[in-house]
Amino acid sequence: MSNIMEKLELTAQSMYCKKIEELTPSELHLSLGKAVMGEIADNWAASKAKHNSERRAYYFSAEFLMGRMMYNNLYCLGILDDVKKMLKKKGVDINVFEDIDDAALGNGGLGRLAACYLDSAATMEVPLDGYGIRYKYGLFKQLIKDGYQVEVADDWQRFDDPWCLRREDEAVTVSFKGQTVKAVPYDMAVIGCKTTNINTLRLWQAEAINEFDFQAFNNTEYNRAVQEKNDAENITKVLYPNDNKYEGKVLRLKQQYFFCSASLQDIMRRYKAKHGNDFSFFAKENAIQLNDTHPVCSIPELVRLLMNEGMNFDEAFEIARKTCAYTNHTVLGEALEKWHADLMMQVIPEIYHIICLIANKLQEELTAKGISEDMKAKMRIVDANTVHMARLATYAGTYVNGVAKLHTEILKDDVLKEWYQVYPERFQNKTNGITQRRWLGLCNPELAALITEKVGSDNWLIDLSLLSKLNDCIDAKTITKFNTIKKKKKVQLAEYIKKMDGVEINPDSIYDIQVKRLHEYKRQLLNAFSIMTIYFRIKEGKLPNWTPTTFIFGAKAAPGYARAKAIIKYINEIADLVNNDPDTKDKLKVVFISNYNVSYAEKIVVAADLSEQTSTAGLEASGTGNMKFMLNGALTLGTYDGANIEIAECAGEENEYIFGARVEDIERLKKEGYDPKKLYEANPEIKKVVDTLIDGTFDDDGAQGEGSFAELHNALINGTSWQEADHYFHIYDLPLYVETKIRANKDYANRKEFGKKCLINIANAGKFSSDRAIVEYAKDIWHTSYRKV
Ligand code: 9GP
Repeated sequence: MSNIMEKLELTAQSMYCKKIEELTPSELHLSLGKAVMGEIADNWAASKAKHNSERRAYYFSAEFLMGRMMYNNLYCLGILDDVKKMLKKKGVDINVFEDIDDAALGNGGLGRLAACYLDSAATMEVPLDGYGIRYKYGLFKQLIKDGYQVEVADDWQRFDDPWCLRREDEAVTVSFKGQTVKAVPYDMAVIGCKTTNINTLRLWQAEAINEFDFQAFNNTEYNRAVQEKNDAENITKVLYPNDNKYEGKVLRLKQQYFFCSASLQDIMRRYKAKHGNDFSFFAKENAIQLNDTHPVCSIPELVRLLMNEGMNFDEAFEIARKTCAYTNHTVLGEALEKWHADLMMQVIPEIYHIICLIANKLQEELTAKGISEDMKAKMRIVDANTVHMARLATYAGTYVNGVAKLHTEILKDDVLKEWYQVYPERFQNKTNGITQRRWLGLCNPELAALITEKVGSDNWLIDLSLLSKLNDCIDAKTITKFNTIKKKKKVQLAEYIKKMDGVEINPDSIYDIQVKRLHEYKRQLLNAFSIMTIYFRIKEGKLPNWTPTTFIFGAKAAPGYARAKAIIKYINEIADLVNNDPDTKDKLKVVFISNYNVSYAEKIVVAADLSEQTSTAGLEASGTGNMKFMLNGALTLGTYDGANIEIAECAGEENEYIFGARVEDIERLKKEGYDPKKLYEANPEIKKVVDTLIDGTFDDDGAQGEGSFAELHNALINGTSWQEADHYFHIYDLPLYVETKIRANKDYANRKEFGKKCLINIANAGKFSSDRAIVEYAKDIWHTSYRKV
């Protein structure tokens, strides 16, 4: 990498006729990116050739939330510091890249997990390449106006993108009923750390086969002249902004089929170049991981493509089944995809036909196994004009896995119960993970240096289990060093929040942070209620020893999710109240940061003291934010849910703040008949807090009891025609949550003891590396090679 600056100089000259120091930030970004791509070209080609010579795996995902690439790529190449110094010599601050947009081609957990897995596979030398969609507009940018969320389109490619190479020569066509489009691949290099291995993320962009209709143009039909172009480009125009909610729209189905078909054609092309028309090696050489149900039409599409090669249905199905495996990421009914059969027939009739063949095959197989009619009915892939994608994936794949221990148990006992009874050998657990390169090395160099000093080398970068060595050196001096680093990160975050959101916060206060997508099941509203409870208690003089606390929220709501948007407004109203009340303004501060994204997260997770993970037990499949916070020494204030349970297992429950109903409690409450209204009426403190939604304390635009806050109140206390009252058990969990929060606040005053807990968390975070997770996938599901560290 020694001549990277020379390459940069040449690139700057040839692209812009400028010297390095004359480039604008986006020009520098493009030039340096191109220079880096030139530098890694040989290693990339060698890795591709190696992958092609062995059994390999593909990660099919509609989302890859990659974040900002520049710093991460330089970091993984081990040249970040050198480049920083060399740029400085030219008078350029490397922080200019802070102005470059994130590649936000994902909504949240699932998309970020896909990005961490690519990163880990590259580092762990797993021959895994990603396939996805090159959305023109990624996840919307969020502005907060008058406390409300406002969405703005994310035009992330407007200054071009140096990390993707367009591969026009490998374009394929994809056909829908009445429409055929071109799928053009863009390849992104995924750079491993302490290895020469480089993997590939191939993203498909939809384009028209005929861009312009001159006939129509000559007839002055200008719209029709570009109609084919627009119709094609619309397919990959925008990422659907829903997290944990399925949207049964034609365009969404087109997106899914588009990238599945293009990716499979690509794999087939490569395969045929090796083996011609002999498909007997296909499943031996290729494994495809389906990231949630979004890519599940890959199964019938692979069957279709193989049948086009002359195979019969049964042979083709056997190959597809041996090739594919499915990861489930949610138990929420509204997120499990169920396509209307009519819609499928309208868009991809051939695929629908093959799904029906698969569905019939399943019923025959179940009959042969002697399964009862009742159970067979519950397992139907096509039922009442609806295609159940999770069922299709479970049947037509080798494995199905959940993403945390509890979640996998829930799949087995509940969501996919019948399937587990018939095919128990297919079920696996693969607890999620995060990459320590981005989420510690890059975002917290100060803590990384301390860890390197204590562990004796920086090998934790490729083997996070080495963190356990820290357990032996948690002494007073190390705790002080840790606390000093945390303080520095808190100061940095305060400066950043001031710059981005114009709010001043006190770095000496506790940072209690909840950042994630806004969803009722994640219960940001519970956090808001707890703050209001504490606010009233402080005003009544009931919390004399309260340590000042800054509550930081960051969350995007799906644009069509009215309740989530109401909760954002409610939090902002609380901020207005407590931040300006003379009785509380020095003790409580509430900040809703705008446009929470990967880059903001990098600054937030490092500065947190408390990590809020408050989902209703059983509903957060895993969570990965919880792991990022833990790795940076924040203590989890959370429920017995998802990976929180494993975090507490690893670090010891005494080193976290775990509270509230467990899955068993929720089940019991449901059976007994949970009555939130009774609890609310019996507890004046709860009533006072919940009633701030309707008693005029806050303003949701002068709606006076008729607006979105009143709707929230009604949903909690009375329920609606479609949902029972307090569906997510806020009122049940509120009292214990408040007490746990107050206990954490008290504990924080003992800085040594609290710091010790933080270090114990870091020392026991090794399990949560995505390197561990990806090697488990490689060993247990894909049966590919991997690096032995
Ligand atoms: O909600 C889950 C989250 O708990 C999990 O950590 C993440 C990655 O496995 O997936 C999320 N699910 C989705 O985004 C949609 O199913």
